Amino acid sequence: MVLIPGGDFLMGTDEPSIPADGEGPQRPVHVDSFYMDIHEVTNQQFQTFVADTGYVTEAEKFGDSFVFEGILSDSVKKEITQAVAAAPWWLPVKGANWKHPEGQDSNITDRLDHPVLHVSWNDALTYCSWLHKRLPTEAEWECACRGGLQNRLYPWGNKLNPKGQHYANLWQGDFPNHNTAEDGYVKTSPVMSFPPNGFGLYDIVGNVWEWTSDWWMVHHTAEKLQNPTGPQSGSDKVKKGGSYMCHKSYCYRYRCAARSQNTPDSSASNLGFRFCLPSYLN
Ligand SMILES: [Ca+2]
Ligand SMILES: [Ca+2]
Repeated sequence: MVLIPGGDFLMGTDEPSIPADGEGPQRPVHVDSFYMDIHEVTNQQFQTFVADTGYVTEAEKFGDSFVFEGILSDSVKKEITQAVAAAPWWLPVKGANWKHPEGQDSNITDRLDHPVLHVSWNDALTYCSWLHKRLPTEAEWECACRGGLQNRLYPWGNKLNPKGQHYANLWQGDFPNHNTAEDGYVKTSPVMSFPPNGFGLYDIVGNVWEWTSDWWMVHHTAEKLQNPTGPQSGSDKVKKGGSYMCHKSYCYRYRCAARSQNTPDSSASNLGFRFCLPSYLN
């Protein structure tokens, strides 16, 4: 883990690309120092947790989870008829879970250093408690994401690919039909495959979405807040950072100020988490 220095930072943006997501207004926020893990929780780490506790994830209990159509085998695809009307590339796949990310005919043997997938917010919370850690608040996550820079789109600056280099595992090409994988990866990448931000955090945008502890809302005060923890209740939890499926044309959410949401029992093939710890506990 690395120390994320506390202090004041500007959260959100006054130039929202997706206003409906509640990216604005830009607002001064204070967060206390805390430690954050430098990478997303990996399959290997989650495997250790399950071996120790016998934990069964929600996707395993439900018997299915959502997988991006573009990474499914033909035999799995053939068995599925149901899709999400607004996003037909998401398919509910029987037997998809953290051990079988693309359904029963897939496994994680060669992906132990990739981020764990198909973990719900509830699963992530249980993992964090087991480690005596916790999920970051949205404000902590965004402070960490910005890496000490102000008013920048991305953790490393305003240009997506400075000097032609890729700084995150995103989607290149035509979403959802053709992924050129110019950054080297069609699906998830091993954690720490791209350069870290100014705080030493890897894949803080891209690779997989990351759960935060906050409930979702889209109306924010412009007044200064101290260690905000979000609304008291809600129906969805905030996720940050975008994933390997994000492309500017469809999901321009690999910006520090961007955000999205899912219900706490949701799981998918592009959603994971990382943990943090208040600095006084380390
Ligand atoms: Ca990619
Ligand atoms: Ca990420």
